[in-house]
Amino acid sequence: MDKNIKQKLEQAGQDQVLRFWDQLTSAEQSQLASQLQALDLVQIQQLVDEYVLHRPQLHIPSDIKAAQVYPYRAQTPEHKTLYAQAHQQGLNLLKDGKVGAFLVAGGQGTRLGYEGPKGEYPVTPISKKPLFQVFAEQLLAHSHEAGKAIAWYIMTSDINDGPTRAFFQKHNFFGYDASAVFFFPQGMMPAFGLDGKMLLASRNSLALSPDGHGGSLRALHRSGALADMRRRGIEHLSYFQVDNPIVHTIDPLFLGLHDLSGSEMSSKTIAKAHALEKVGNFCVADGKLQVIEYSDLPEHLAKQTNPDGSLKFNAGSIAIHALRVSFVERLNEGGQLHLPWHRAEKKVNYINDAGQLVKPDKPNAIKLEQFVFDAIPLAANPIVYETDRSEEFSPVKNAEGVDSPHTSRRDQIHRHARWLRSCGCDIPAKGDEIDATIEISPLYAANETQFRRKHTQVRHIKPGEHVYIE
Ligand code: UD2
Repeated sequence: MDKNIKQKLEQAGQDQVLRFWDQLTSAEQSQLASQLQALDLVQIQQLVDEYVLHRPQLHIPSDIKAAQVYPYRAQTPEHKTLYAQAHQQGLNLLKDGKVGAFLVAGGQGTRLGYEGPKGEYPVTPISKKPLFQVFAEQLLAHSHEAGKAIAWYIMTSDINDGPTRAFFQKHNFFGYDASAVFFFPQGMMPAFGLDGKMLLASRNSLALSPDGHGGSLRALHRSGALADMRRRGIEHLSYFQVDNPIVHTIDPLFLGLHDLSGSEMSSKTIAKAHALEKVGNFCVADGKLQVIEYSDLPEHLAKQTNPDGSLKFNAGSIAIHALRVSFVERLNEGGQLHLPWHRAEKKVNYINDAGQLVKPDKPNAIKLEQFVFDAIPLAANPIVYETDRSEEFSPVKNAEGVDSPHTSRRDQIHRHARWLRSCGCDIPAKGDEIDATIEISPLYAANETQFRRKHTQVRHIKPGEHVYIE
């Protein structure tokens, strides 16, 4: 064992992770040593004091206001002019190769109950394309329109990096230019026992998990992705999560609005389904735009209404952002990413002093994560732009019920039915449900504007019919 690490572990009061050291083979010793080397043990000690041994006091700002939001459809002449300019600006940025796509796919997908990387999960109604393919094909359509391949940054984590790369290789990158794709793993954090001690998952391995989507902002720097962006002349990132098959991976209007307003970090919002929906809320608090998680927004505020009965805090966060590359560089200055950590009590399997595996039946550990939206209050001129839930948000998070493969399939069909209807096609319906299975390949059209330009010949769909447009 490197003397230096041993000493740092002792200083941090964490040398219990070496208790099986002498019984390990040299390969096992190097595995544990490399996990320890990747950790900043001085920072770990501070985090244990601040977040594990003590429960940080939740700071609820006294003056929370609703955030100003750019509406989905421009209503006023000023907005109409601005949106037309923004759309053109977004297209220009894409033509000039100044936009990169950024997919965060390092999470564990535990709730969905799928073993492999979540992006492998088949989601589309007819062709059963996996999430990764849906994004690749959308980006291909936008690259085609821009006249050049959009560079695509994909964040994985140690739990799925190898399988994710292998999946892309196996499928020939779904037709995407492999030289435009940059994979990189995010950082990992150890789970701590309630006594602040790092847990072992086995004799030669820490109980590690990804450090949260906020960790993406550090991983962009450490992996060399930011340097790659500089080489390619990329100025903005279009950020999206792996779980939402109807996300617009690239939205020229949103990107243009972000750029024209000089925003360092912009976000999309949707009107909440109800006051207590489990999404973050865009608010202005302590004079700064920020996202307050649903669990942290006092219920009386969440339920407050305007004189017309609408919710006062109605701007839900759907984890779609635009980020300036220079902002991410600034956040990493000095080698530390200054975002807060969030503490969660979880059940984590570990091995005890006798070397036996323990599977707890109640939370026994603290996990720490950083959240990407905590960067918003640090950004200059951040903006929020509204989008339509049925057009852009239907994630696959749970095996059943809300936000499941079933609801997402239904929402994909509804969206594509709407695009077809807008071109004059008759769509059969039974009550609120579409009585047909419809899928439009992103290679045919990645959004309604591209779809209308294609002048589809589909004019009538029969009840129960399966229609795949590619
Ligand atoms: C997140 C937001 C929620 C809402 C919702 C929209 C938080 C705390 N809440 O909820 O307000 O916007 O998304 O869908 O973020 N990921 C990583 N690495 C990690 C952790 C997550 O890449 O270490 C990725 C993950 O692969 C997925 C995304 O981040 O693409 C969302 O993660 P989640 O499922 O933990 O977020 P969720 O659904 O609790």
